Amino acid sequence: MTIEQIDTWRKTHYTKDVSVDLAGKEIILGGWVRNFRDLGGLKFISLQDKYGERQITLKKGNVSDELFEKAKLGYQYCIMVKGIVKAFDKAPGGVEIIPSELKILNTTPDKLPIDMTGETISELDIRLNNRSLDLRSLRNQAIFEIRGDVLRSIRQFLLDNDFTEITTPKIIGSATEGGTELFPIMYFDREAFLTQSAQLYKEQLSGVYERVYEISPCFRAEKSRTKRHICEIFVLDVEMAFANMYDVLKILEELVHNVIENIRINKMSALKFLGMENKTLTPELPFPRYRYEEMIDLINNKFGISLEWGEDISTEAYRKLGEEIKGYYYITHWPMEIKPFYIMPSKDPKYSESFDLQMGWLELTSGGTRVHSRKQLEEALETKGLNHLSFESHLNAFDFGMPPHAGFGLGIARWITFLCGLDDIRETVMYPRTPDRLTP
Ligand code: AMO
Repeated sequence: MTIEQIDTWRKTHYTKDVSVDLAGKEIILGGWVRNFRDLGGLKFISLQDKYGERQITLKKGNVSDELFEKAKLGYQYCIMVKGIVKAFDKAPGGVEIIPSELKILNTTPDKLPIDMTGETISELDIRLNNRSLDLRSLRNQAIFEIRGDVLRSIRQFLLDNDFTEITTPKIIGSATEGGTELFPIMYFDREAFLTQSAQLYKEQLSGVYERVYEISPCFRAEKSRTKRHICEIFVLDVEMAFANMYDVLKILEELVHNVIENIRINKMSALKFLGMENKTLTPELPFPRYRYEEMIDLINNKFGISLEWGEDISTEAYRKLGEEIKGYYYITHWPMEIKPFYIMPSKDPKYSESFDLQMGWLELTSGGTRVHSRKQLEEALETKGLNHLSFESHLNAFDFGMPPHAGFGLGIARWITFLCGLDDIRETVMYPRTPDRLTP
């Protein structure tokens, strides 16, 4: 088969713009063959582009014999079509296109590695191995349209609330969270790390721009092979000066409410495609708040699981909590001993001014009030067994009038997994990184 050149052909429209308003007009579309049917004297091609699909109809006698013959296409062939728009209410968008010319710009093997017609969903690992092809599916279009709109409306909400977008380094000299789950890299002749979190920089910048946010990748070297863990995460980091945890709880729930309201307005057809139109509902405000110890009591007394005060909540216990408490809720006042050094202790220093935002059984966010006194931070580092000298460049910022501040980090992929009703977090990342996957 000869591969044709694009020459002077340019798309006049995307599929989404082709409606009955254009009936009788000549247009040029470009995209991929999602599906085709050959009924002898009648051929249908479903042409798909980044926004959706439209039907190309070829009836023997109505199009030239040469064109009818040429329209022997394979799945995902890259094509351009010139033709006239005709109303046809049974086809996508209520129109069909009667072609006058067709260009075949590229072909595919006879058998594709995954199903692209939408009739079945191929196994996730095989789809991820062929991700650039897989991402073209209508299902993935729906997922990533929702993801795009979530990011857009997070930004809009925060800008409307006086937050400044910041960008912080992803190559760092020492651990942010004080943990061990870091990826080391060579930085010329020194060891450096990929950042786990924008934590320290967003805190420093809250002492400059007061209300800041960043949406950026962070790297977690955890060998967790679960459906909710990935190694390269994308986090919404927010930090607010002249504020404490309670201000953050309020802004976060408003943000969640606002973002879901927006996707219901802007992306209802994508939600419908994923069967989520009656599930991803705008939540009521305020979100219920439970203290950590209330959760421990509930877990111990109701679920017959034995958790000691001071322990982190296990996955098994979270699963049970998710059956008991539907929707979004906060767990606040976690034991200080399981929280990082930068978290402010409560009046009773056994507890901390910290919280998690849960969606059923899934943790979406953690955050809290931060320590803003240098002396207290140095002591907290020592308590956690960390050397304050290796945090000197961070502590330095606390010498110059650091305001009281508080914030949170929200895992974007976890939230999208839930909003789209997916089973595996890897579905929400274009090219996921896990302990077993470094390509594509
Ligand atoms: P934390 O470590 O809880 O907090 O991370 C914030 C949120 O990021 C998501 N997340 C992950 N998602 C997928 N895979 C992972 N391996 C993974 N690890 C974390 C979760 C989590 O709630 N600096 C603090 C935030 C703060 O206090 O502002 C932090 O990083 O949804």
